[in-house]
Amino acid sequence: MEIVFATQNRGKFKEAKEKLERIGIKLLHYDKGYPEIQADNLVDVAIYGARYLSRKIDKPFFLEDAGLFIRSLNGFPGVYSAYVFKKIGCRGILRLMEAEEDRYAEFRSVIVYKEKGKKAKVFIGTCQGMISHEERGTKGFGFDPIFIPSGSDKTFGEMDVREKNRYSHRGKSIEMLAKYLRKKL
Ligand code: ITT
Repeated sequence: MEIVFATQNRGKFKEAKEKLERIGIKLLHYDKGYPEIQADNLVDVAIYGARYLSRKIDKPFFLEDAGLFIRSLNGFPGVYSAYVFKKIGCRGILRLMEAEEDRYAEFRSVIVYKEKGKKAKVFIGTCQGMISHEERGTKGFGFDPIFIPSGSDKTFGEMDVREKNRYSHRGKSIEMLAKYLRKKL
């Protein structure tokens, strides 16, 4: 079975491929992008993107919208994570959190999977954890060097793809997609 992952983020693609190829799914990469609307939740952004892409991609496809929600910052950067990462990066987040004792944060991942003529399926994965006090590790992407998932003392930046997938929001949403697809194989 071949399915397409629409993303311009190579890190995301690698993580999804690691999981889906284990169950015999060939993952193709669509990297031309799609409009991301401004909305206050990840699901609306992803559904809009899927509607747009269903006119461009013939094969079964999915896309994913993700974000980091920091409790002491009232959920910031949340739906603005990609933009905030580009503008202020991990360092900027650490600076905003300098005097903050409450380090709780969670990553969320929303996958929308779409087959021609069928209703879209939504899969949501979350990963709870803490914002570290300094950047650690050079693996992964985005906010990985400053996020320590619950149950580990490493940041995502210190984990290889397989280990990160065992904890991560994306590992969980992809696992749900994999379970759904396995039934069809
Ligand atoms: P696509 O939309 O093309 O898939 P993107 O990087 O713009 O790629 P998002 O719109 O979902 O993806 O943006 C989410 C941002 O949140 C992403 O750019 C990272 O900065 C951050 N992020 C999401 N998941 C992450 C993860 O697993 N590790 C580190 N940072 C992550």
